[in-house]
Amino acid sequence: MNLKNRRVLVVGFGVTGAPLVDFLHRKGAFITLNDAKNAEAFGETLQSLAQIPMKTIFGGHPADTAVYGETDLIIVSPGVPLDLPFLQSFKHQEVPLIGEIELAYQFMKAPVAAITGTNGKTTTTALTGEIFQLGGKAPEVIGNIGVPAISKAELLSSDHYFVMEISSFQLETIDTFRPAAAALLNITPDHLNRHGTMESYSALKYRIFENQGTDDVAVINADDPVCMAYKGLINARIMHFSRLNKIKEGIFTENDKMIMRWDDEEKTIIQVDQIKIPGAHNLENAMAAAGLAISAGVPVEAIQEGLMTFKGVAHRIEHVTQINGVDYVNDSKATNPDAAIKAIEAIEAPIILLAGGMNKKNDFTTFFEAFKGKVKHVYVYGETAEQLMETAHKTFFYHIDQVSDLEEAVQAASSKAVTGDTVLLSPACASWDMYNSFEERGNHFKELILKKRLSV
Ligand code: UMA
Repeated sequence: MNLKNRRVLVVGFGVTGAPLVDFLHRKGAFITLNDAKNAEAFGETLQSLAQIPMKTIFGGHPADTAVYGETDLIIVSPGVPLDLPFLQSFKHQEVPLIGEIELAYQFMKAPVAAITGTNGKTTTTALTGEIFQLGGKAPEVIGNIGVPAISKAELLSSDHYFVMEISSFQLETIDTFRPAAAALLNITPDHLNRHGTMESYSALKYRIFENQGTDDVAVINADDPVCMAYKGLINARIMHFSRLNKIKEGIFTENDKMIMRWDDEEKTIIQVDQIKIPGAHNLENAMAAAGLAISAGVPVEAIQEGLMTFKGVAHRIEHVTQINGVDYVNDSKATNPDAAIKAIEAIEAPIILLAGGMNKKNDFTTFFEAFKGKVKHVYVYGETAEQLMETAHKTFFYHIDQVSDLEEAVQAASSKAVTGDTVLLSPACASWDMYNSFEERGNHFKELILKKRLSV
């Protein structure tokens, strides 16, 4: 894509927007930058980009498109919903709109291994990155994991790999994005406040395969019926993975071994109990990462080593510390009910759970049903606290209290916990009602716990 002298409107000036502005400037574009927040929110970032001439519109998204000036291309950050009135008006004027992932892709020389799904994306992406590294691919690990693709797009030559975590938000604004290998981990309800229905959310997830051809590989969870429902739409060669059944072409488990069948070969990858990250959901993540690695020609020995050594990612069932025989676990990354269920399933000990946060219009019935006697008590807070209380009572779970915030929840949980218990922050909700990100929420939890340890 030639950006020289193109008039580009950048919408969103967060983690993605800042390197995007820098990139566009280097390519000779004329930039207009727009963000709903006021300029004061961007003091330092604006200072660091002070040498870049650009028009800025802060403090809202004016509906009148004339305010933005002549525009040839719009590039939106993933968190910006596409139904904003000014974006709709630009659409009627047929001004092209893409996301940062699409732009970055158009400048990449190295092939892409992409990962999407409702849960497990970040763990699988980090694990895939480790395995590709061990397999000599010297990858860049980018995307929704927190490293904007545009900041690394031009770094790699064709003998490396980009390993990319891709969210539904990012898939909404792709055009030609074509990963050489793409994994779909699972699809359960999430982000329905933005995507409306499960159908449109699932269809977006499937866009990861949209531009693939017969030389590409689609790695798909055969145990997830929603993932399997759209199978007919795929052009790529399909590699299924399954914890539950033998697979003709793909990866499966048998007699506690993870086995691959691919290119007329059958090989044991690893003994399942040698995989370091715990839980059934992580076995699925491990199979997906192995599948992507196989498709990229990474040797089985590197896959095995990666699975044996990878410790997991921060904020995802992360053990913080033990105080007086009570374990504290940070699972702030669980931003929907299904992710929190996976944490509850993965932890053996009796659990005291901290949950709540922003309302994404999720239903929490299955969340309470998954407790199965394991969760002793729940403390809820935030925008969803009342909904959580109501759903708990409807599902006949009464060991639940509403508190004002995470600090009070930690206080109450640690008073209640006895030796052998686990205090688990697995909120089942986004953080955005009280924090800027799930990382900030998880770090706050860890700070509260470590302060507690100092005072013991
Ligand atoms: N903004 C507006 N108008 C809006 C919404 C947002 O102007 O209507 C502005 C905000 O004021 C803010 C900026 O947009 O200044 C933020 O942009 P953003 O929300 O797209 O977030 P970034 O900081 O650019 O981070 C994004 C991803 N965030 C989201 O998709 C919400 C990060 O994923 C990602 O790591 C980063 O790009 C780099 O690729 C985070 C996430 O929560 C981890 N993702 C969701 C998830 O995993 O469930 C999808």
